[in-house]
Amino acid sequence: MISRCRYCDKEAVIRIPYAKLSLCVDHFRGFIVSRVEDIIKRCKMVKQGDRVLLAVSGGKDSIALAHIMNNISDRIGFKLVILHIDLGIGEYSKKSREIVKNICNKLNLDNIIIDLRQDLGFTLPDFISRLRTRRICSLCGIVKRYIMNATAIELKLDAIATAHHADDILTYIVKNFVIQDYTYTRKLVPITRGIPGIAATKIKPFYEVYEKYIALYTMYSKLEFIDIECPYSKDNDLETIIRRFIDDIENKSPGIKISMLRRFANKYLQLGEEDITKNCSFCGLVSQKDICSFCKLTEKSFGKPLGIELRNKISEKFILGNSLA
Ligand code: Q46
Ligand code: ZN
Ligand code: ZN
Repeated sequence: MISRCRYCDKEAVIRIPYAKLSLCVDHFRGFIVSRVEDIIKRCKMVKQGDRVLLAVSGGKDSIALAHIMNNISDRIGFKLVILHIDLGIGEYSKKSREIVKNICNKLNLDNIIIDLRQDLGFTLPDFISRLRTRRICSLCGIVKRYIMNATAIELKLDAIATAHHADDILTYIVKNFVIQDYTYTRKLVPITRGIPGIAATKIKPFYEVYEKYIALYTMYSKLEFIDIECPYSKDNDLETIIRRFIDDIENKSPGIKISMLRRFANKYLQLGEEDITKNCSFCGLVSQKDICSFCKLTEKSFGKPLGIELRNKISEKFILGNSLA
């Protein structure tokens, strides 16, 4: 027997066990948008008049979030600005940049592109060959996080949004427990408040949205996203096992992912922020040590810390006719 949508006469295309809902395409898409809007309001992630920087790689998660945030920006009253970082990884970066440009044109979104080759004179592969490291993704993470923060600070934006979803976050939480490394555990909350002038507020609007529903949202909304993998990506066996384990529990007890995340977030949000007030002695942005990871990394690979250069480049781009002005 064909099951019907809970809210209209159309055929249901999906059953969401934890919400006990069968939904048609349109109401499913509306449901996902409402999940994002709900957490943004509940966790006071943005307020009317804010300008939010959304990092979009071109992958399905960030493309879907751009689409959804654009959808709700008028209702909440914030302005969305897209940031894309061109890492210079051959065809992968070329295609990603094209896709991000396309969605920005289609939705008429302000965007800023930081091109490592043009703006800093090196690409991620240059970095890798100089450092001869195998920890490529953690190096890439340092570069991307630094650029996001520096852009938000230079452009005086109110928050940085990233597309980490419930499955990503729970996997990191469990992984940190398994390997007994809690260094970054407290950052796995829906919002971390910034420090004026040196660290931007960071928000995760997909905190309670499951990866499989984001994939379906992208498909039903016919959104274009990058379909080739970054050549440096590789499977992390431990994370794959943890993801399967979490999915097994969810299948037996629908909604447990969300309740685990809510309990985790409540506990850590109550603990409050760690008192990190250090500034990098080279670039001035927030750092856990005297020199930030980005300045340390660039000094090691290129003989000089490039944080301040990058900050200047970003403000230059901003002044030189970016529509954000
Ligand atoms: S872009 Fe960078 Fe990813 Fe490529 S090098 Fe690794 S982290 S896999 S999301
Ligand atoms: Zn319906
Ligand atoms: Zn620095």
